[in-house]
Amino acid sequence: MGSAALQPNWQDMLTDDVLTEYVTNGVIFLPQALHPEWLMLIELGMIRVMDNTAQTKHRFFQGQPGEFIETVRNFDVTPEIQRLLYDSPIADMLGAVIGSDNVWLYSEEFFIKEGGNCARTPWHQDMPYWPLEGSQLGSMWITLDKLPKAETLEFVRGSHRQTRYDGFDPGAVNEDPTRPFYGVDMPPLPDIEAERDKWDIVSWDITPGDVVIFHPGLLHGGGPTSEGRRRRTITVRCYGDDVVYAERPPSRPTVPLTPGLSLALKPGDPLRHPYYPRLRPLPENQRAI
Ligand SMILES: O=C(O)CCC(=O)C(=O)O
Repeated sequence: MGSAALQPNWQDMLTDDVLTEYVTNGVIFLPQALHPEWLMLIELGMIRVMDNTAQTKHRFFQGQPGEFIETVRNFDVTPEIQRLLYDSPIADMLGAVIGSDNVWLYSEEFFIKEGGNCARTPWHQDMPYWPLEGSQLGSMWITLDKLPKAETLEFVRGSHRQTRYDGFDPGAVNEDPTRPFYGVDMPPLPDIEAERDKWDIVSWDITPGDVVIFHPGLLHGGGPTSEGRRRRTITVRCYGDDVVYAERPPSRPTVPLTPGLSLALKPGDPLRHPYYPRLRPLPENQRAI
């Protein structure tokens, strides 16, 4: 039997109930939705990115025992990530969940917690860091390692429909994981970790092949890792037709950096720019000939 016969049938997983759950809760868990071949491609891409000294590696909790690595927008220089995003069903799944036949890549981002005892990724929403607004938004969180739910990505159910908080300042996580990123226009993040029982927190045990799709307006935070645990993940962030360019406070750059974007687009323009490649329909130059 060829490996094609083993391809998970993700279409059957996206029932009306599951799609409604995404709208209501802002997050869905899809068990065994990705074939191991795609996980292999992610691992090869991650190895290339880690070896690529030209790609910036951000170190959260730098120099502390809990240090871990984050690196964003590796698509342009990483053939494995390009093949993954053009050829795998990831963009199809995200398109189906957000209800858009056209799917653009906003960015992809690795979070690499190696060696055990890595710190939490602080609670935050992604939207404040992104220069866009709209409703057709979805991110897929994929991990290469088997993880208990306390060490995966955690979410506050339904929070994408509530307050939009400021981001946290990645450079200040050692002192205060809620310190505002922009410091204007948005309320500071609450200290969710200090009062976990006040929030409707959800997460899942993960076996490689499982994926979580979440709305970037949802409050989420990454669990710490226990002794000896590896946790190598990629998040793929996509959007659909109704997403438009929006300004963020000029006090800080957005994530990832997109110099020139604000000169090319005005607020309210459809978010179309070479920074954001279209994944679906598959561009002509990515088709087999
Ligand atoms: O995996 C993590 O710990 C953090 C992931 C995250 O914050 C994201 O994908 O937006």
